[in-house]
Amino acid sequence: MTGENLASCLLVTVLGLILVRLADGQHMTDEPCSVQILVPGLKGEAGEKGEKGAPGRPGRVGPPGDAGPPGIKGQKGVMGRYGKMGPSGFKGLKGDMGDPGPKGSNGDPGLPCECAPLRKMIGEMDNHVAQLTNELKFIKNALPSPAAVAGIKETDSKVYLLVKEEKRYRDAESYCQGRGGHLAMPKDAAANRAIAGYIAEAGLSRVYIGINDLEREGHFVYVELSPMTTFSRWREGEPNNAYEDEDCVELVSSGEWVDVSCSLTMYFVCEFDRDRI
Ligand SMILES: [Ca+2]
Ligand SMILES: [Ca+2]
Repeated sequence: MTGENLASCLLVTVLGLILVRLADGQHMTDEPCSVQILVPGLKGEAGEKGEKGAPGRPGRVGPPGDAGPPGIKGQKGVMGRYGKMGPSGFKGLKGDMGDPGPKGSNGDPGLPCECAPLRKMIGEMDNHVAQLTNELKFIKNALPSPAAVAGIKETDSKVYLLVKEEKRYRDAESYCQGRGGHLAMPKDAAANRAIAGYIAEAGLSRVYIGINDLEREGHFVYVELSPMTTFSRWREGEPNNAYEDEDCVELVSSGEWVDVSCSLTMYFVCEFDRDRI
């Protein structure tokens, strides 16, 4: 019997059994396959006892036991170290005044006072203060309209006021006299250089100065009517008394002098003696 035949035979047998059950005992006449049914035999005798097996895995942790009875109280421990310093407390009330202490002994005699130099210094300072006060008074008087003043300049002996108000020569001189001075009179090269520097620095190009030949043509004098010194700084070709109408003098920023008409209006420089301020 081949494998295919056996499979067909088993299939037919199973179907046949099902049909037998369904047909309730109907007899089958045609049987193409022989069937063998296997039945289990009787139980054999018990075998020999085997060897002891390996130990099993540990069991689970059991529940906690009940607390035991309380033990005996231990002895008191040694005192610990001091703790950290605490925060400051509130300020307390002021206490009562104490009794006066005993009188102290007399001190050592002092050194003799070096007063003379100090008195001299104080005297000099007083003089300085007086001088400054006067200068301040002068400045206040000399500056009725501060915007018109281009600056105040000082040398060791003079104070110069640069006035940016266009005036004719005589009016300019009156302005200066009204404040205790004159139009500037450069009597030496240093003063001339200083005045020229001041007007250049103030952005002015020409100013009246206190020199003229109003009294006698060609004979120049200072506006305070003192005779001219040997110093002069005429520009080349000046004074030329142009149009026979130039009796006043201007100083240009280069420091040179030019005779001009006294009716011109221009800025000017007043000068004041420091001693008289
Ligand atoms: Ca002249
Ligand atoms: Ca001239």
